[in-house]
Amino acid sequence: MGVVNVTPDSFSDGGVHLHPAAAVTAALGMLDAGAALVDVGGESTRPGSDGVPLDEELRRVVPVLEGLAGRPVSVDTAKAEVARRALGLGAEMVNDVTALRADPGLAGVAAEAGAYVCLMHMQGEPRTMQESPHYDDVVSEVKAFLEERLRFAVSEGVREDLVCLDPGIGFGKTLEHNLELVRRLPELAAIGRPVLVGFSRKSSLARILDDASGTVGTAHASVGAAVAAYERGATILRVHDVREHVEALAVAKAVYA
Ligand code: HH2
Repeated sequence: MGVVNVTPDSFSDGGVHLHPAAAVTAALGMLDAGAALVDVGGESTRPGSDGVPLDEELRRVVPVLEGLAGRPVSVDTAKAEVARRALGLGAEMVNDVTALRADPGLAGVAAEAGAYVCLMHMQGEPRTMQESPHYDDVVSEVKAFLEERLRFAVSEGVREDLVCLDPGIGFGKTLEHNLELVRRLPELAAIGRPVLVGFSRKSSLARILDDASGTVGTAHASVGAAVAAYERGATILRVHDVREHVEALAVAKAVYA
């Protein structure tokens, strides 16, 4: 899954794809490079960020979705109206970092459209989530959360076989929490749904490389995290540097073949 942030403020690619034509070109390049899906988002969820109003989020993503008609697209939104418009324009997945908690209408929109849904774990909210993340056992707490959100989605009419689950790397988590989640990913895969992991360019990668003030991890560091997640059962990797990941994952996959 290639990341296309149509935002001025995303932590690693903010402003790069703000013009619709640039975003569409970037997305097509990712698909050419081997992405199975591109994730188009109009709201940054980086630590400290505030939300964007509905009309601004629509203004950002609708022209990009129009330009990607007929391509495999997921929409990164927590808003029912953005999802409704995106699905109408051909998007096939709703990627909601709030796991259907923010907008009571979103589950119904996804269910009615028969869309794929990604449910992600987050502790707290983006504005404050990195202030003091705490868990007794991060993996069992994330697992219980994802199981509960999966039950909720199904109770709202979303088909269980269309749901994937995501531990939410960096969303209310320290470096050690993020590493533990990847290390014990098989426990999350045991829920029985595909697992999506988004470690790409996140600041924890810079921490590992002793860059204490770095807010963006490098592409090489991201590839390392993706391969580790793949080896532990991740099915979908959400990444910014598609070609690098496709090549690395092809090699990792060949080892298992
Ligand atoms: N991470 C980000 C955004 N959306 N969705 C899922 N399912 N999983 C993730 O890990 C995830 C996500 C944050 O990364 P990015 O899109 O690069 O930045 P921003 O939120 O600042 O736009």
